[in-house]
Amino acid sequence: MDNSPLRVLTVPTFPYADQRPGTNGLRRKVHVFQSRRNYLHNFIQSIFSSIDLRDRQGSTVVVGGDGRFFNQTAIEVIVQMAAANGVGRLIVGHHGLMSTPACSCVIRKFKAIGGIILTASHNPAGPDGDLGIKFNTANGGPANDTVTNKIYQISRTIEEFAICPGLRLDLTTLGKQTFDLENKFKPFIVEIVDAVESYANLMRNIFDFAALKELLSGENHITIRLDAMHGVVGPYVKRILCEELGCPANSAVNCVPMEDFGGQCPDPNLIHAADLVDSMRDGEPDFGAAFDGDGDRNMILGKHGLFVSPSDSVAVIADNIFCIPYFQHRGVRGFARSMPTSAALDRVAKATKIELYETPTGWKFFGNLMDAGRLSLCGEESFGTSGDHIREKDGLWAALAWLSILATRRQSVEDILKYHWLKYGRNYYTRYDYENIDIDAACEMMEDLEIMIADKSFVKRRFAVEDKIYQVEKADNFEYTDPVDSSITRNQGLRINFSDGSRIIYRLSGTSSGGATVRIYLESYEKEHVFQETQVVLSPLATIAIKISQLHHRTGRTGPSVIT
Ligand code: VG1
Ligand code: CO
Repeated sequence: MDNSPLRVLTVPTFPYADQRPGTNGLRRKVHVFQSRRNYLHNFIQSIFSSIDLRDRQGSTVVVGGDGRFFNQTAIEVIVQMAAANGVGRLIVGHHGLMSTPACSCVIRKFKAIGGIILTASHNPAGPDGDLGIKFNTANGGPANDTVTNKIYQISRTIEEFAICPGLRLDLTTLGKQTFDLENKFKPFIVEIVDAVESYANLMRNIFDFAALKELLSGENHITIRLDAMHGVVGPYVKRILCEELGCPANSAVNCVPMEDFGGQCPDPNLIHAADLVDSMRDGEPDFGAAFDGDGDRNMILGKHGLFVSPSDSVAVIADNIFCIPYFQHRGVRGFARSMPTSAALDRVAKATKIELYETPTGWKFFGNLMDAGRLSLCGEESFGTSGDHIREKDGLWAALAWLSILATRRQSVEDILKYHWLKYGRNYYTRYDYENIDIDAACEMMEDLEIMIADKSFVKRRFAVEDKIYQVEKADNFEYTDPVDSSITRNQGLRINFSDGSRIIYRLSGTSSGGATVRIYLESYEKEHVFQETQVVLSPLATIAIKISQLHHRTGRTGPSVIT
């Protein structure tokens, strides 16, 4: 065996203009990474270069991914580049796998300066699918805009990258591997870790596993069905729910991570997780949950597939927060939701006199509040829920939070949800997505809408649909001032608030890998009539939203691609 130190090379490259990270990382079609020379290398070098050399030298960085096609190839490159860029130690998931919440947990556990997660989340995978690169910082959360802007600026002028092409890593063996590099005194260390165990440990300290075990496998146990959608979270579900809490093996489905997620979109909603919904509709299970490709999203279902909307889910967890031992011990400092998420959480915050923060879309905005000790529980309408145990949304944590509520209250999901609506009233909520829209048409629509709602005469305007009349109370382009560091984030969605508490919000997605996705968020509050059909209640608002934006006319579409 050749024991001579590995060579570090500096390779010339030329920049790409389109490496601006979106809502959460850079997402592109796999073939973009395959066909554009050094496309991956450029972005990875830009990440490393964005970190001050003094912080980078000898530091620890975490690397993992959701197991999708091209992940392994990308991880090999990242490891070779980390070594060449002065990183001292890498913590890598076994077989290169690590869910996004586990990565957040591992960054914090090993005091790393950050982590690189190879995932395009719920986007489809495989040779024709997407690849994504998320970058998280030392607190375990997604990099903030200052950091991602810096990465983007570097990527626009990059001229070279550093790499150790001879470095060969064995991803299959747990434990330490060391590599000697030329001109380096200290060896470069890679530790292959069992991220499932680190994450399971964290969960044991948050929830009452004895109570959960009783609920799931005791004498009067309930039946559950969890769908990992062939994403990275399967082994976590198996280890925690089946091995530790005693659920029978058949209560966890699609738990083997696959490169193409079995050809499906690993997106936990009523459309893409239809198999779970169908199997629950006529089946036994009292509780169901599905997770996305990288394990940070969740969908919660009750018996017969009763859907708990994510906005309601976080509100119910907030109202029952002391069913979770972690919060009994630590207390509750604040609640937060992204702006388009329904105001159901606000009602709980008001009743419990706990501070409520409204942030832009994307998890990165919650991290600052948590680090400052001002936030304990938060959620997004896009199936994201979590606490301040890490700095990411956490799919499995959300399922365990709900199971903790069931264990304490010994009621069905349906009864808990109905009780909540009767207590607080109901925020009916839906989101329309128009995918793959021409980018120019989408931007033009947003510009025209902004001009329209900025006009003074727009406030007080009335819209009548059937027998309903909505009067505009306020309309703006959402802007966020971070209460911790006073940084301002502009242009976060157009919102129209009506006098009865209803809202229409328009936003362009920041996670699609091609074309534009227009999102329309619709919400109406009812104090008393809490058992109506969501789509029926919101249909007049949808009519107004489509009419004033002329969305169908502008795009030639006749309806949304997905309704959630
Ligand atoms: C979407 C969601 C947002 C979420 C983001 C990342 O962003 O709306 O709430 O935080 O995806 O989720 P956008 O810009 O497309 O609306 V994940 O599971 O990809 O980390
Ligand atoms: Co995700």
